[in-house]
Amino acid sequence: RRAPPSQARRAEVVFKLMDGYLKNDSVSLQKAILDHVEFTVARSRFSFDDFEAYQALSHSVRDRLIERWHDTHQYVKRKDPKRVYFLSLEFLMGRSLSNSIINLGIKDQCVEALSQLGFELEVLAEQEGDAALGNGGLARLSACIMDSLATLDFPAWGYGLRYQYGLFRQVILDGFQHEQPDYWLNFGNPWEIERVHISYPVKFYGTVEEEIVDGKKFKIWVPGETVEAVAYDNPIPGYGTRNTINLRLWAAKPSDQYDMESFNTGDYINAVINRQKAETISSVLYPDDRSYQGKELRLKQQYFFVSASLQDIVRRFKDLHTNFQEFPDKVALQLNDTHPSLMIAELMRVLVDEEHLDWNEAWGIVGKAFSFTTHIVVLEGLEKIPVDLLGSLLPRHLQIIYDINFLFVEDLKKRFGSDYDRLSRMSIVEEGPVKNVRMANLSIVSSHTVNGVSQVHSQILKTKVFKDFYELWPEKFQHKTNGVTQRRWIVGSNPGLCGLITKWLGTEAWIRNVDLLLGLRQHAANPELQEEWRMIRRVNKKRLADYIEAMSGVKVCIDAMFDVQVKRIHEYKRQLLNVLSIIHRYDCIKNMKKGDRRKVVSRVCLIGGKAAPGYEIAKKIIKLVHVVAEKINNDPDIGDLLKLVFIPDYNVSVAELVVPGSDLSQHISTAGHEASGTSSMKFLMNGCLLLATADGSTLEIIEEIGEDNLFVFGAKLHEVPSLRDKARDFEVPRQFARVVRMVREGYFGFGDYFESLCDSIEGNGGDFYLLGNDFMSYLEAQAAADKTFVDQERWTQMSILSAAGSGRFSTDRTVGEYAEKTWGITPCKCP
Ligand code: HBZ
Repeated sequence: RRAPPSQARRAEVVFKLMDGYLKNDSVSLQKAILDHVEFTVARSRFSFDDFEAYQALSHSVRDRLIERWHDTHQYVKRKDPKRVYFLSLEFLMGRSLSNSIINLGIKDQCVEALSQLGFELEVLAEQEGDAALGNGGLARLSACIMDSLATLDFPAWGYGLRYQYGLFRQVILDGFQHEQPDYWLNFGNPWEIERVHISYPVKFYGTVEEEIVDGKKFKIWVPGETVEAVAYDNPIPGYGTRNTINLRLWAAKPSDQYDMESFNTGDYINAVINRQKAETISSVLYPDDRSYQGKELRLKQQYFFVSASLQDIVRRFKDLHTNFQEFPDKVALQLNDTHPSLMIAELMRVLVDEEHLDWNEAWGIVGKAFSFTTHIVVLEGLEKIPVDLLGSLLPRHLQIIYDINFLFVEDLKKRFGSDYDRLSRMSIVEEGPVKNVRMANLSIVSSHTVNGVSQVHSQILKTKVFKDFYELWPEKFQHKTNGVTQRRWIVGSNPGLCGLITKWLGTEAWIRNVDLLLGLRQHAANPELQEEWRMIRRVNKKRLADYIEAMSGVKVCIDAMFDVQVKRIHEYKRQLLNVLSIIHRYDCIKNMKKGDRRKVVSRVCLIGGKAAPGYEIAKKIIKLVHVVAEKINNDPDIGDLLKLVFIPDYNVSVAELVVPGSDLSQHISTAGHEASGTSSMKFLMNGCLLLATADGSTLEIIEEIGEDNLFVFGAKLHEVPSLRDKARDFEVPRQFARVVRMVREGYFGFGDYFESLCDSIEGNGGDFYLLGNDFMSYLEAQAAADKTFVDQERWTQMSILSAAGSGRFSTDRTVGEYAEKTWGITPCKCP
């Protein structure tokens, strides 16, 4: 198309003025920083502090991101390839400054530009708060996937919600967790671009009516309430490429159509206040990562997200296409768990009610567009929406889901006859005193592909959780082992190790092609590398030790083994098993003769993680860590032999400090309970040894680095059911009984308070997560770790082999597999 004359004239002016792209040399960056100090931050160029310098630098980086982001959009739009839309209600992005600088390849220039102005990049990076728009593994996975999508040049978009309050801040008072709001936008967010002109109405409530068009009957939804969804775009730069993709987050704003009636009643003030309520939809992230409570606000969030994203996707499709049959050739819709699964019903509604396609045509399109990943292992964890709630908020969607289910069940009957048990298990609608929509069933029925997040998880899906569906559609089931991005977890958070790896591999290419890390294997026993490896690990430990002291007042010795368990607090993750073994260690040291204590390997045990606000047992575990720490750390008999510290408010940026500084990290879930686990992959990449059960992705880590290079213990997956059956007759080891008794009887204080916690592993309910069962084998694995730690050569070799074998656990591999086997997309590299 020819541009209208005015635009052509404008282009002439632009080209005359423009001197190519923004320059990335240190002088240009310095000028950019000073300009932003003066004009964006509105402080004097001659006087500004660390925070203002952070703001100015961030804006300078943002400008460069925006250029690439524009170019990527233009290019991809011109090429019009099939795109993937990654739909997730949660993204744990953490900080952006360092990551952006690294991916743009301008770190050295920034360091130089800042140093002449008297600032340090590392210090400025610390000024940034985390974007914590998610709970745990699922949300951090989304963030790593975005990094890999951009780096591998895939035509991809992320969609999510722009919560005003991210995951709560964990504050510890007297050893108890308290939750405080995370109003992360307080000081502005330079990493987002507000797109006031990109907004869509999202509707709720109302009724369904019929209309006749050209003699045909159509259902129409007459909604009762409208809220506006406004786009906030977050550029995600790839590494070593110009491609910069978009993460679009939606914020809720009052709509002009919102409840105009109430303004007519004369109560102006209340009408304004009511109008404002629209914003609550995107105001806060639900902090629970295990149970669904059927809350209306949560359902509203889900639909708000789904409706806005789909309107945007359909608009982009219609810009270039008129025939919806082409939709699945241009659009892959990836459901990150069931949280966005209402999009299935929404796409049906758009195609049938608005675009007037017939049902079968629409259903064919839906079935080719969606793919579904589940992150859950147990049936009880699956999301259900009460039919009453859904029917009142989204009456037309409920009808559509009923229709999908009716046709599905009719098909099943043809196949399975009157096997009613099977039919009722597979039905999308769960009958019972409270009728529910089973979101996983809806997602499986409507998607072309279903996958778990590790090999064993996918196996469990096929043989247990979704067995019936697997029997019906074996070809739908895939597996995609999770990963993490080496750009954040080595290059960003462990620059020392990054340099060392590059030196020994003789190339930086591993940052984009992580399989090259395997090249370290041949050097694993080389004393020179070992020495340098240890040096770098020591520097990282020192940094972590300083942090520990600053935040807890506990001085720790960096010669000790740093033994770490950081993740959300859950019974199945068994932080309690860890604490009990620490008590056992303490008890053993106390009962040793003084001379024998010399043989003890010193440990600094670090535990960190948030408990869901309503999860009482998890909160008690946090308190237990504190009381045990209090006793041990102040016992003069113990000194440096053992320290226990709780790391408060564990989040992405704390992980960036903890991971590189750990010697041993624990991933000790009861076998069959962790779908994958991804923090283990970060530790592995950083050369930290794992102490782990044969669960989730650990099984694949064992396969990759060999059983000799980590410490594995505990019941195997196939043993768990029979161990549970026999739990009542199981005679717990006396060491286990003793440490539990110490807790129960108040050796650390608060005996009564811990009673229910102790009951959960000893009481009549049985020890569901098999702590007693695994205790002795856990202690043996711990002893093996001690023994190896004394042999620093062996330890370092294992550490190098861990990092060398971590390539398979990069999201680059994960994303490549999704692209090829699930989404059917290919790279679209912006020149
Ligand atoms: O997803 C985790 C799994 O527990 C972990 O094994 C896996 O590695 C990871 C990535 O696949 N699941 C979650 O993190 N789940 C949630 O955070 C969650 C959040 C909101 C919910 C339910 C679950 O409503």
